[in-house]
Order: sequence, then structure tokens, then C-alpha cells
Amino acid sequence: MINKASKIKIYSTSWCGPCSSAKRLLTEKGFSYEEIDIEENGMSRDDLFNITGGRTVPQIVIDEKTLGGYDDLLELESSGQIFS
Ligand SMILES: N[C@@H](CCC(=O)N[C@@H](CS)C(=O)NCC(=O)O)C(=O)O
Repeated sequence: MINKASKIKIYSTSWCGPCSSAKRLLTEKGFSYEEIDIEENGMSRDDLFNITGGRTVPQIVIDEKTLGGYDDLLELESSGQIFS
């Protein structure tokens, strides 16, 4: 579930299509988020895994709990769990 009180973090890279799609969807719904570009921050995929449990980008973290990638965000939207 995402609502206006949710604290959203997105681990991303600059060249990743699903990262852009996830950010666009959240912005369209009026959410702000913290973006962490793993390459700009010198993070390896192992670092990403240790923090989020996933190795692909985006990794979307809601209130310190990993949601997953863009497909997981879409699933949340289609099941009516994004309250903008
Ligand atoms: N199904 C995932 C796809 C994510 C994905 O394929 N990310 C690519 C970058 S666009 C990636 O991290 N690839 C690295 C890998 O597969 O190891 C989602 O919707 O987030």
C-alpha cells in the first residue's frame, strides 16, 4: 500500500527504462520520492541486494520495506493499493 504518508525510495540507474516508468507513475500520482542512483553512488549489485533483497533496478522501497520493481508497482496500482 502506498499513500501520501509513505516514505518512498527508488534505487535506480540513469539508463533504465523501468526506472523512468516507475518515477513517472509516482510523479503522475503526486508522490515524491528519494532517488538513489546506484552507479552515481558507487554501489554494486551486491550492495543493492544487501539493502533491498533485489539485484535489478528499479528497487522501490516503501517505508523501509522492499516492494520490488516497476512490475510490482504496477501490480499494486492495478489492485487499487495506491492512494494518491
Ligand atoms: N521486471 C523488472 C525489470 C527490471 C530490469 O530488468 N532492470 C534492468 C535494468 S532496465 C536490470 O537491472 N538489469 C540487470 C540484471 O538483470 O541483472 C521491473 O519491472 O522492475
